Amino acid sequence: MHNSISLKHLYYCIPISLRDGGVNISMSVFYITTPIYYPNARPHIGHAYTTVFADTLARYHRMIGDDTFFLTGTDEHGLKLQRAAEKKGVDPKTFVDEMVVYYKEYWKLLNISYDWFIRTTDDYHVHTVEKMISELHRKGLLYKDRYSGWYCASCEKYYSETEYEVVDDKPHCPIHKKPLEWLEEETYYFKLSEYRDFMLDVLEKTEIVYPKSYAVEVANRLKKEGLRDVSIARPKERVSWGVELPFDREYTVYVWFDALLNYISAIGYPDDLQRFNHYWPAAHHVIGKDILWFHTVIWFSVLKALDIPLPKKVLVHAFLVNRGIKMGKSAGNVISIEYMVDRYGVDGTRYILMRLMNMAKDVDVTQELFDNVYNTELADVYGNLIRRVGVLVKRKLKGRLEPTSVEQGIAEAIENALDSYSKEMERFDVSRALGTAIELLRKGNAYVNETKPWQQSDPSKSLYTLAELIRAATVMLHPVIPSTTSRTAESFGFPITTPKELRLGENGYTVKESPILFKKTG
Ligand code: ME8
Repeated sequence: MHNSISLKHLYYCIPISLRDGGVNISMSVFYITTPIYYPNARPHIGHAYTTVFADTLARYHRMIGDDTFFLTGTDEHGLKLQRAAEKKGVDPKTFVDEMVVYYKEYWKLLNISYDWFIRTTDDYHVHTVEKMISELHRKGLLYKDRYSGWYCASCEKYYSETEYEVVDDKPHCPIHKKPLEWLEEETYYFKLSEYRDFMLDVLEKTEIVYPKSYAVEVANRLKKEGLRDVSIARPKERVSWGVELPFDREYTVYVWFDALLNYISAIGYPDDLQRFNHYWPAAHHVIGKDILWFHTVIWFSVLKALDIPLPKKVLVHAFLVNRGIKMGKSAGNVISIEYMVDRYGVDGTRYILMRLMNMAKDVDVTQELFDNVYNTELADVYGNLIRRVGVLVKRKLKGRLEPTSVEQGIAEAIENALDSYSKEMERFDVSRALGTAIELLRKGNAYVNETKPWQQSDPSKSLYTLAELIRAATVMLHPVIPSTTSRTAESFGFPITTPKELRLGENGYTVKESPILFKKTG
């Protein structure tokens, strides 16, 4: 899986005319990214929420045949990492080298099918950062001046008076609830203020930011507060851990500018434009709402300044909240990935996170909620139907189902479910897409109760109908619970096809086993 980059690289070495045997195959391209996480601590289920979501969309797009590229990685420079390393008494590179291993391990554990893992300390990325900052300098979009303001190192961000919270007369970070630091220094500014009108146009007239409510939120802030130039460098004596400014070695590049460029450096910008131009128009950035401003106002303005088109979509989701506060290390309310995997298994964890996925609203998580989703949907509905039908086919029909017609009402339900599923996935509503699969499976369980195949002398039609329903629902669940669905497909003897190619009444089944897929908790 993680080697696929080398295959793709090879592909780009082949002249276009020879690719695909010279035949013009029209294939959609899908490029999806997660934020690159700060490896100052291990990831928790908040990070998994974003990463599994991106993975689900990547798996769905691969399943329907799109040329998919899925990028994740780590954001390794800046004050936050410099301090985390200092605290441990090691140099920053040693520190991030150790920490990045955890990220890779957790993503492996959660079956994250990324195609490339970018580290901002990788040479090719540093090279892109140097080139891009020099380009902005060359274009006259940077200038040197004094900066003073309140800074949160955890966010790597300055906070204005309208943004910070005052606790005991002192400015505090609204996210981390910690006191802000006062900073005053000479820096380089990027002329962000020149992009106010451009940004308003993008936010108000395009559909790039999804859901749209987030675009409205940023647009309102721009109208209310205007747009000020942003400091894009740090004096090296304070922040030494970063990419040096090529035109002034006394400074390092601001970590957010460095980080955002990962989305283009990872696909070859600026040295491999052919590769870049292939993926970039299909770019989808998945982010949490905490980094919305950076991924709209800052990122879009930087792209505009560099004459690079904007990404296709920025998919923004809300927070997982625990005991009323956004889950996060500094809040001390983190639920670990291990805990989830121990209790619900890998696919159980992935399913719960995706079923709770909410772009617009924060989700207050509790064990009761997780248990409820897991037990009432995975165990009672999907697991139960597989077990019942598997046992019946083996007992009544010696495990073999020949193709026959599917009960009309159920055939219609399957077609409708597949159709709504695809629509929901195309509009990134993974939770509702899962809901359509579960609804269909509920119909399957009800159909077993109504038709009572165990009482029929020849239950072939009922059981075939159920096997077809299971096959369709399994395809639908596949991007979210790939190991479990593969086991179902293996046990019942069917291939996982695309939802659109799934034709009813043609596939025969040989049921090898009737597995218990999920053990109930509680
Ligand atoms: O911001 N609920 O990295 P980060 C939902 N390095 N999502 C959550 C979450 C929660 N409680 N906690 C974390 C950074 N996340 C930068 C990004 S990108 C160019 C640079 C997820 O390690 C969510 O996606 O702080 C959020 O945006 C991200 O983790 C922040 O990760």
